[in-house]
Amino acid sequence: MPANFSGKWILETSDKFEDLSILALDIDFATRKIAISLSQTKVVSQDGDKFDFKTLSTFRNYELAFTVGVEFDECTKGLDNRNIKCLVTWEGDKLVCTQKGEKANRGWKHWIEGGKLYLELTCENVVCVQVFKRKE
Ligand code: VL7
Repeated sequence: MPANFSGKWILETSDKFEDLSILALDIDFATRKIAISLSQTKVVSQDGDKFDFKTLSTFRNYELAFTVGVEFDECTKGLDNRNIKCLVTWEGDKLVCTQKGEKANRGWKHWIEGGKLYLELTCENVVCVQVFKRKE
């Protein structure tokens, strides 16, 4: 039985986020400095295999809706502004997204461990891990 990610989650720790932004995603200096200082909130709605992820901050918001097993096109508008082809699948209780496009080895994984929401963002040889705790 797949995990339930629904709810509001607030960013607690973010490892290698700047490496991901600069080394892998080519985000400019000024944007990157703002991005690393942000408090991010994930608002997740899950209905079976249908998901809506909102990543919220005081600087920019990003929304992504998808169905597990159904390929879709994503434009990472306001992030690195690239067009990618995505597929999200379950690997056990992990939600795994592969993002095909200009950048090699790109994707993310979400899972819940010890009551916390984990997000691993990968691009090329950089792996960034964010941990979120439930917001009351
Ligand atoms: C979303 C950012 C660095 C650009 C702005 C930072 C604004 C708030 O794709 C993501 O999440 C998935 C899984 O939860 C669902 O869409 C990650 C943030 C990644 C990477 C790029 C910095 C500019 C942050 C939106």
